[in-house]
Amino acid sequence: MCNGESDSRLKQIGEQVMADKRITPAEGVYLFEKGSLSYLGALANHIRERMHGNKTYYNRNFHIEPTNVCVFSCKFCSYSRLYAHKEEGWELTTDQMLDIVKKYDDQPVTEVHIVGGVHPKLTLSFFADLLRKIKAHRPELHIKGFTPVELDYMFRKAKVNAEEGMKFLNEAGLDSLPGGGAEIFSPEIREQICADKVDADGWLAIHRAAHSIGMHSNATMLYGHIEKYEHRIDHMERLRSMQDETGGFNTFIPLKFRNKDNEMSHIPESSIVEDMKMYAVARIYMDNFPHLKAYWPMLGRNNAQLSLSFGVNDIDGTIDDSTKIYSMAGSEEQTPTMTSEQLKTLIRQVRREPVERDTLYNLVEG
Ligand code: V47
Ligand code: SF4
Repeated sequence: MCNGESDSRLKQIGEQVMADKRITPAEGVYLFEKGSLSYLGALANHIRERMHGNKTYYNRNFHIEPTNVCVFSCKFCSYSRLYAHKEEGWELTTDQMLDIVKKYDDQPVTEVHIVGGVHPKLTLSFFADLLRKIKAHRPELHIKGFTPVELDYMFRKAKVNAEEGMKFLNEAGLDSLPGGGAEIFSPEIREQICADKVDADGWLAIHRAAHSIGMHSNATMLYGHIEKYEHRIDHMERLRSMQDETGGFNTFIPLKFRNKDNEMSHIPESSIVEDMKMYAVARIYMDNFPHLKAYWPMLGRNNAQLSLSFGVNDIDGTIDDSTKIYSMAGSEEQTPTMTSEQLKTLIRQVRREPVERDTLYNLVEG
């Protein structure tokens, strides 16, 4: 329960939100600390319905994970194998990845999502060649690939800057960037959970370079571990400020920390109430992000349905069971696959309207 003073501050923040006014970082922290689930949910749902009505987007996509060998050692990662133990991991050849693409030849997928570990032998030219070959095989397939963690490493090895590197990959066929690698930007947390990979400024610089040549991208935040509310707000504030400048982000995706088989396994996972509050505050705070996505393989189907009342308007794609990054970390869905009919049913069950989109949120006529 809130005392009188807290109530009045909550009420005043709520009035601002209802009047479509931006909230400050301090107000964001206050919402996390004092807002009840029902209050935050009502505000977030109001914004969601103002922006999208009942529309709930999904897409038809598949994932390629080129390797789980990684030179980095993020403490939350259950998926990677250090380069020193590379015989325990996997590394796909270009032909193996093209075979995955060909598997979908007769299916109406619109996107391939390519993200993996950082393998020192998989260079900028290796990936440019892969992109060209995928486009030669299926030109209309949207390629969303590579986090700034992978890109920063390959650009540095190839001695190109972010602008040059992004232009080169875009010309080779890369269409947009996924949101991964962001984790928590604040150095005091980042240094404890993923000290050795690209920092906040490097992550943002690569997305800025992509936006400057007209590419779009997503942004994630890994929450529910050792960070505090102020770190979540700091993370969202950096993204919101950059979005004011570039307008290139499509979607914000909060990712719940899962604790199976990693160096942070001793940290308990966040509760479902905390997860729904996270979505709600994200919807309220990120007023210039058009979309808020719940990644259903991670949350599970029921919780993904619930999130549609807490600001979420997108539940990602059909996927298939080739994605391992979450199943290895203990996600709800060990073999995440849903047909578009199942996705539509899931959305309709909670009285929302399913809409198939492509990566850039153009409607796909069924
Ligand atoms: O950056 C790794 C996360 C991310 C764990 O843009 C974990 O459409 C929870 O960003 N618990 C990569 N999360 C995946 C990603 C993504 C996924 C789906 C769609 C899009 C998109 C992007 O996975 C990493 C990291 O934050 N992650 N380990 C874990 N134990
Ligand atoms: Fe490597 Fe990514 Fe895992 Fe970090 S999260 S260890 S960068 S695969």
